[in-house]
Order: sequence, then C-alpha cells, then structure tokens
Amino acid sequence: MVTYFRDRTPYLACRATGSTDSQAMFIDQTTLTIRSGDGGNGCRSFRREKFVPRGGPDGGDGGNGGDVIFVADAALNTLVNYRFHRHIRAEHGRPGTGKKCKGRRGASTTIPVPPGTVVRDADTGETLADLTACDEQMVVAKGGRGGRGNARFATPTNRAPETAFPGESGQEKRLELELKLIADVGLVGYPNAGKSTLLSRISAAHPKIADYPFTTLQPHLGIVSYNDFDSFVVADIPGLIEGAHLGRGLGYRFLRHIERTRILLFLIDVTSLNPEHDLDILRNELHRFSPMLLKKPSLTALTKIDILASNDQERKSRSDRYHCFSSVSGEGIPELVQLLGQLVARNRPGESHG
Ligand SMILES: Nc1nc2c(ncn2[C@@H]2O[C@H](COP(=O)(O)OP(=O)(O)OP(=O)(O)O)[C@@H](O)[C@H]2O)c(=O)[nH]1
Ligand SMILES: [Mg+2]
Repeated sequence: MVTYFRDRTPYLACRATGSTDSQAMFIDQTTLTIRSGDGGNGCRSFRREKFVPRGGPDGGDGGNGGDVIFVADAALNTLVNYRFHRHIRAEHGRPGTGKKCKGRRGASTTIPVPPGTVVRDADTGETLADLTACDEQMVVAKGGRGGRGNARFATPTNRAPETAFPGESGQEKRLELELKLIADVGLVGYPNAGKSTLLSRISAAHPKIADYPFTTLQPHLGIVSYNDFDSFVVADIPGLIEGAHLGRGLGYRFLRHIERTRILLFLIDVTSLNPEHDLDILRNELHRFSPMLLKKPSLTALTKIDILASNDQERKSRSDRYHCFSSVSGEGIPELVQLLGQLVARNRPGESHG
C-alpha cells in the first residue's frame, strides 16, 4: 500500500491572510526530514494445541517497513507544500505473530514533487534523486526489513529455537530539495527588457508585465507552438542587474532555473546606449553563477524595436547586428520563434549538432 503525502496547510494559510498573490507561494528550495518505516519484529512463539505435544516453533516474520518515495508530478510547479510540513514518515511494518503469520508490510509514503526537483542528502551533499521526467520515481529511504520469527530457525538439532530477530530500523535522512525548472529556452535580460511581454506574446502564459523593474518575482513557463506540430518551452525569470552575484536585485538565485535549458535568449532593450556592454554584464553574471551557462548555445535579440524613431540612424545601424523584434507590433516575432525552434531542435539530445 502507498499513501500520498498531501498538504493543504499553505493554501489555508494563504486564505487566512487574505493573500491572493500566487507569486509569494513559489518555493524552489526547502529542507525536509524523512524517515522510512521500521521493520516489524519477528515473533517467538510455539504451537500450542490440544493433542499436539511439542508443536514446534511457529513465530512469523515481521513485515518490512514502508519506503519513502519521491515522484515527479506534472501537476506541481513549486515546493511550497513542504515549507510547513518538514517531517514525513512511512509506516512501520507490523510484528509477526504465532501460527507463522507474517506481519503486514508498512505502507510506503510517496512524496509528489514538481519535475526538475533535485533531492540531496543535507548532511553528505550526495544527490539522491534528480527527477526530470514526469512520473519518474525514486526510493530515497528504504524501509527496514522485518525480523525473522523463530519458525525460521528450526533445525534437526534445535527443534525449539528461542531466537527471533527484531526488525531493522528505518532510515532517517535530512534532505535538501531544490527545484530547477525544465525548459528549452531561458530568457535572460535586464529588468524591464521585455522578457515577460515576449513570453505572453508567443505563448499562452500570463506573466505580470509592468513598466517598472523587477515586475517578475518568480519564474514562468510558457509553451510556444510553431510549424503546426512542434513546440518548445520558454522560461521567463526575474531580470538580472550588474552585481547580481553580490546580492543586488533578485534575479541571481533564479539562475538555477535556466541551468537545464538547452539554449539561452539574451534580450536587450533597443534603446540601450551600449548593447554589447549590456550583454557583457549579463554574461559575466551568468559566468559567476556557473561557467556552464555560457557554454549553452545562445541568441541575442533587441526588444521594443517599435519605439525606435525612424530617423535614429545610429541605433538602427547598431541593431543590424542582432535580431530585432517588437512584442507590441509583432515585427520580427515569427522569425524569432523559427530561429529559437531550430536552435532548440538542433540541441535536443540525439539530434545532430550541425
Ligand atoms: N513599446 C514596447 N514596449 C514594450 C515591448 N516589450 C515590453 N514593453 C514594455 O516594457 C515594460 C517592461 O516589460 P516586461 O515584459 O514587464 O519586462 P521584463 O523584462 O519582464 O521585466 P522584469 O520582470 O522586471 O525583469 C512594460 O511596460 C512593457 O509594456 C515592446 O516590444 N515594445
Ligand atoms: Mg518580467
């Protein structure tokens, strides 16, 4: 038997405070203590029946303890459930009984987490599970084995063994859960660069858009369809600023959500005085977070091309070097989607990288 861990506390807490801001509920890191069930004790018993003298040992084995299993659940996109419930355990196995009855196995506990969750042992740092595919499962703490009952120890020379073993203890582990979203394209740019507007234009996602920096406070995913049957997933994360690695702004800690993307799309406002310099700053922040990020194939595009005055020749000539688009007028968007689609397809595992 498997029990599913379900927790409604955060939602109730949210309602109690009158909060409707779903952004506050995005949690991508938490710690958890889990414990698998102990095995049931083996039984020490002898058959006692009228007219059956010396009936012999008949103590049954204890049942195994339940496991703690993590499973990737596509319906989830946050670890908020485990913010308030930090101890989760599986059931103990039942002890064996007389008449060679084996104890019942303890129910395993299944912990649903969003796909992209990495489970680490908080004490050793060892990665225990990295659940990327939907419904992928991993037993993170195995239940203790049930102890053997004395019926098992009868031998021709010892017909009445007194020995029965206690069940093995379950495992207790302190875990760190880290969610790294799974997407094909990661949007990287300064605050206000137009990342969320682009996502809302090319997918059905509805991230908050506003004319001030740090509008986006949590990552958003959107599915972009192109060429009738193809699609890719885009991740919009909070904007980055210079010195993000020193704790400025809030985009830095969200860079973990583009660690798994296949490609990066750098977005720079067309009104920027020096797009190359902006790009260098963004790339430097990425490098500080993880040099691996810069090894990903990337594309750079200038946003808001609609606001460029027709006589602004200097900016116009500068923008020739990049793909330019406008999420307002739609100019350059179909071409951008095609470019991204091709780049994603080229970088899918198993595809040629030519
Ligand atoms: N004219 C014009 N305005 C745009 C375009 N794209 C975005 N904007 C505006 O630029 C402002 C910022 O857009 P957002 O999409 O919220 O920018 P962001 O990069 O997601 O910003 P953060 O979430 O703060 O990192 C909003 O007022 C948008 O309406 C565009 O193509 N043309
Ligand atoms: Mg945004």
